[in-house]
Amino acid sequence: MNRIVPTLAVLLLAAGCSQGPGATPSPGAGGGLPAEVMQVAQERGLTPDDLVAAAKTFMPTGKLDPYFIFSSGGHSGQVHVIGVPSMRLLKTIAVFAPEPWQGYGYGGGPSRVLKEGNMPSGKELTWGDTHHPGLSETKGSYDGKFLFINDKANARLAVIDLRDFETKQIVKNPNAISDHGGSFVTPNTEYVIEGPQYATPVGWEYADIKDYKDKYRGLMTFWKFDPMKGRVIPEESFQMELPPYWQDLADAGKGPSDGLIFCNSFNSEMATGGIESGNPPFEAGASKNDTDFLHIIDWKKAAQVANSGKTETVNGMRIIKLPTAVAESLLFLTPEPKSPHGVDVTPNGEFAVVAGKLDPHVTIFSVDKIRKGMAAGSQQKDPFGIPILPLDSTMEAQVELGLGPLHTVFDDKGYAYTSMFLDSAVARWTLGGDYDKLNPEPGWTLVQKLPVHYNIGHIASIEGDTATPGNGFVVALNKWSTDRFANVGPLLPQNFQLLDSSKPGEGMKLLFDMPIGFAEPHYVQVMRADRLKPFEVYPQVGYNPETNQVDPKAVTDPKKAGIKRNGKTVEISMPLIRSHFTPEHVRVKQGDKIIWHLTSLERTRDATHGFALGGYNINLSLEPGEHQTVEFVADQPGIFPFYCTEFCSALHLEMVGYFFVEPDPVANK
Ligand code: K7E
Ligand code: CUA
Repeated sequence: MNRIVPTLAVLLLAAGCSQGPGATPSPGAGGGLPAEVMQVAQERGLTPDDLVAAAKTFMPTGKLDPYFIFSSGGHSGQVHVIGVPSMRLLKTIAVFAPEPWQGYGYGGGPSRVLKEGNMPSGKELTWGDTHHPGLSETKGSYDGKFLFINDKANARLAVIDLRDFETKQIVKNPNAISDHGGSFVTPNTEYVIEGPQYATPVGWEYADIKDYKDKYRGLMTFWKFDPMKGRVIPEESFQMELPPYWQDLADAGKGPSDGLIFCNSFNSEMATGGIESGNPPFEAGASKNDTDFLHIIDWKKAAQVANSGKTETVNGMRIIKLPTAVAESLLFLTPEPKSPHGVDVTPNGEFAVVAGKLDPHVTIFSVDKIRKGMAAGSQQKDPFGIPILPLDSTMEAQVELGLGPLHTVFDDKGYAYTSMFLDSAVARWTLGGDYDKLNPEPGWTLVQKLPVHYNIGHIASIEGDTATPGNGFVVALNKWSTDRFANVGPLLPQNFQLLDSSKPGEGMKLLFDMPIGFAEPHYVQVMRADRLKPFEVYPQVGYNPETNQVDPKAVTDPKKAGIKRNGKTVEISMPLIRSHFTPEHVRVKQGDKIIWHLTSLERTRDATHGFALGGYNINLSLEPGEHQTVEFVADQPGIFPFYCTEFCSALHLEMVGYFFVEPDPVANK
């Protein structure tokens, strides 16, 4: 055991030096490490690799992570923000589900955002199945301004503003109930794309499954985004009908492929299931053919076609019908190995990498060849008349990686990283074409497979799906953790594993396991932290995060605090500051309509107050400078203390008031 000590010392020092100036632990006498390090390593049975991994990921207090993971929260409906390399959870952003800490869904402004996402019928939705976070981009690189995320279960899209990390808008897709290939953005965030998944009749029409081929359709939505307003503009958005092939993931082109969208599908068989009636189950029916179809969509041309009026409006949304898409040459198909999952465009925009769940290869398509095929057209058509470009005319290369390749990300050194679901591994391979010169290995070659634990789904690298990826880290998003963490019962966390990919010659190394004790995060994006400029406190007192302006009802002057009655409506103007609400006695009558304006006068960072009104399900978070308005009917008589939920000062417990609801003798008879 003692023989490892010199190796440990050398390795740990090397690791310490790579952490930058000032971070190197001072070596003990003779250039060795403090004896305590050796002792701890021996007591805990740590290997030299373990110590290096610890040195690469440990974040001393007060030091900040250089990267942020923006993670889908799966069917928790939320988004999680995690630091890299420390893998510390920094925040959960409430999106599709109520979240008490942020006062999301409990009466204040954010409740209205949540309600925007209800079904067109008015049916309330209080969860979502988030799959793919999409950071806003300028020229194909993250710009740190907005984050979008889709809800697969209900076909919705949310807009999060990265100045305050709050959800500002939820749009319900008016014509579809299922989505998946989104959200992702075009290179300058002109559009946020919400691609379909399970085909249904367009716009809530009812049609039996025996009419599948005629009536069921995929629907790709192009949500127009206004970066100044920070909102999606539904009236300027449009949709395009797609054949009912169950479109899966999609990605926007960039550089030479700018203007195109690539989208997989996995049910070109148009299987309709019905195992209970003796039909092949979906899993068999949808896997019969050797190939499915990669869809190539010319979105720039589609936008022109939509704006020239060649659309049908259904439920207020313009739709380019399938025959129009074909007639206007907006849509092409090319075969891809059966049952693919991910399609990912290389940073230079020259290739699209498709990984088929049931094929051991990744298939690389050439954008140049696809463009030539689109220009030449094809005599081969699918049953809907969509031209099919033959595979041998669009494919550039195939690389055999192993079992169950799913998703691919990239770095700045010409490497691609593909998740191998069935192999439980990350495959590193080299890109060809212009990338060939970047690394020592020849292009299109598998160079390493690193086992991960277990059943990896998505994978992420530093800005690895943009035009300007970084390098150094890869995150494996493992669906199963099985034996990696202490037993917490039969529902197990997932496992994010951080890999060191900084030294190609030495291969990738496993650094850290992070248990994810919330629903399955499908995808994450990793962004440089210095791209973000979030507020430290809201820029002005009375700021309404819903409108990004000072609210006209904000009570910025404490002298204007008070209660006004107008018939049966009672309006309360209440500023708050450590550690009191003004006024502290609010007297109303049963049945009164209450409009309660709350403004935080705080200007100190982290001086957050809460507002809890028990019995009325009202709960707000008021960050420094924030204003919110709550409206409700005082339908329950009684005495209700309202209090601050954040331990804001030594006299926080005294930050309280009484809400007196005088019983209505008539109503209570
Ligand atoms: Cu789970 Cu991108 Cu929805 Cu793959 S998806 S794993
Ligand atoms: Cu304000 Cu506690």
